[in-house]
Amino acid sequence: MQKPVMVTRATLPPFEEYTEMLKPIWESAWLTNMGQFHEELKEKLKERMKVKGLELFVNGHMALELAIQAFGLKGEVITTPFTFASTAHAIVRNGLEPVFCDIRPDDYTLDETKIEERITDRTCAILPVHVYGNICQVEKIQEIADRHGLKVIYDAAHAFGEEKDGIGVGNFGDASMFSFHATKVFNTIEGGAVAFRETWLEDRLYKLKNFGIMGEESVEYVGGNGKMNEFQAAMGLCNLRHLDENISKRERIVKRYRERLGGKEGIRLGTVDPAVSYNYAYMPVVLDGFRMERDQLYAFLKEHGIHPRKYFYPCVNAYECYQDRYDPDETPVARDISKGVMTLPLYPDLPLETVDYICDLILGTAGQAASVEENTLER
Ligand code: T4K
Repeated sequence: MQKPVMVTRATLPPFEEYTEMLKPIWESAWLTNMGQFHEELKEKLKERMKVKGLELFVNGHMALELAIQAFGLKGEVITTPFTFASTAHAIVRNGLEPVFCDIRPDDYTLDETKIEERITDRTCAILPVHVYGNICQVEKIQEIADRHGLKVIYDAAHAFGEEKDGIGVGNFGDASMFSFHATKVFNTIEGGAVAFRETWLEDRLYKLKNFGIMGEESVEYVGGNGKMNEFQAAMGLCNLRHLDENISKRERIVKRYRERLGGKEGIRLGTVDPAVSYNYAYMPVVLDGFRMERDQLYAFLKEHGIHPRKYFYPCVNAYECYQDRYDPDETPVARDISKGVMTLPLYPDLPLETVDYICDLILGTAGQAASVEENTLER
């Protein structure tokens, strides 16, 4: 029996490298509340991400919730329905109302040509998602925001380390949230960050993630507990050392998938922007007129030990918790893509033989893949 191949597998540093990092934590007994590793990781990430301001958080969702809170917004926020639950939940949990705008058919990010028709006198912000690491139409979105006096907060959960024309992705908009969850290109076990340009945000976010505490006898904001602990930061410092190598390995795998699946009838792979340096976070395929329905192929792959995921199906505006408030048919591009999408297994140590096996299964040439030895499927 082959070991199952999951959609991803957390990237870990060598065991000894991490355990070595634990010694100073034990010696100092300083486990959390902005310790030494927290501060070191923050500085290293600022440099790596080419951003002016950065605050670390316990996870990406908390980072997004507190980033939204930092701006003191009221009213409606225009966002995409083609995303993880976190994006819309962070808006709603701030007492704001998400307004869903459709996405572009080629890279699945917010369709900038449809934003303005969603703007009302209650709109306060736009919250686009760099979904799968596809960078949004940042210049056009900024133009719209400037014209209407709106904030732009990016959900950049998938876009860690990316650049567009040499500009770190965290420089776009008023703030950008990054996720460092175990399943991400760069992980701190759980974790996240908010990048920003305006210096006042540094103080605001720092306080918001620590209950709004100003000093021992003063609490200024109704904050939360969003602090990244030292064990997370230590994992981040270790993983950062191996990041470039891991991104190169991911690139190799994505290239193989694209070579094998590109141009095949009924399979859309999405566009590649030559101005972007990608992190190769996800490998989405959209089935459109393929010989099998998405759910059929999904089940077929699972029968063969391959476990892709339907990121992102259903669309957020079809969730039970938002039922009767939204109509998924109002965002038909997102609705149709979510019905055809599947993200294929991708992680640095995924063997190319396994990628070939997955492609053979998809293309119906799996008989020719029978020679793949059982133990090469998952290493
Ligand atoms: N915005 C967007 C656009 C996002 O995609 C996300 C998170 C967020 C915001 C919020 O950021 P965080 O608060 O999470 O930092 C996973 C991740 O948990 C989630 O971070 C991610 N997006 C989402 C797209 O995927 P699940 O529920 O699908 O994960 P799960 O547990 O099914 O894991 C998937 C596979 O990953 C497993 O089959 C095996 C592998 N895995 C998983 C874990 C937890 C590991 O190898 N090690 C692990 O520890 O949500």
